Amino acid sequence: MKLYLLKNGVNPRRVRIFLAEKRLRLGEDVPFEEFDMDSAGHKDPAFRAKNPMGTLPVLELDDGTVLAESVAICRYFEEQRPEPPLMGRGALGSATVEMWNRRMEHELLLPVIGAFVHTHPFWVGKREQIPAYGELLRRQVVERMTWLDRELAERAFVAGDTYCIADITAQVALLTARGALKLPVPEDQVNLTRWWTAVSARPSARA
Ligand SMILES: N[C@@H](CCC(=O)N[C@@H](CS)C(=O)NCC(=O)O)C(=O)O
Repeated sequence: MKLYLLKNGVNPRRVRIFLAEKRLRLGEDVPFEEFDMDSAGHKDPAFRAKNPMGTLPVLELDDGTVLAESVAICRYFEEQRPEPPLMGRGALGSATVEMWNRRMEHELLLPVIGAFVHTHPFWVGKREQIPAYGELLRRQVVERMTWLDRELAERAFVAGDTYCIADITAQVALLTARGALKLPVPEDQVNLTRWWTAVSARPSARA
């Protein structure tokens, strides 16, 4: 197999953290190649033959099968290496993790990425930018942090008492919010701050 990643890519980072939590080492256990935005090898015809979207991460299996969605790649490794469970166990456990992971994607990660793409100088000339739309998404990110802070008053992690893929999605979203949008977790959001400190202290946070 081979895992294709993008340097500093938000979604590839989700898979990196997931693998680290599974104690799967990039290179040793999972061969990989990393593209970068400048040389843009992921836009070449050879790579587009694997994933016509030209996006990363992509996992290519030994028989040539390609998985080109972060969560699908995580699911593959979850089934291959069930411990520790990161996608829930049983009907209710899995459904709860799925609900929270989708919420973290739709309510937090996508607005963060959208605000980044539509407002940041890095994307000038690379993407069409609509700054007003970016500002709207930025306000949404601020609101969603407040929402998540209230949710985290009820439990240790996003979907329950244990760390899971929904935490990883929220973690990369808030890392990007802090770095690219200059929107760190507000100090007065004590529940979100407590969670942020806990997830950032995990060894996988450096993956
Ligand atoms: N839904 C996809 C999104 C993948 C995606 O948009 N990846 C970005 C990096 S975060 C990418 O490859 N961008 C490359 C580019 O736009 O050239 C997933 O999660 O796998």
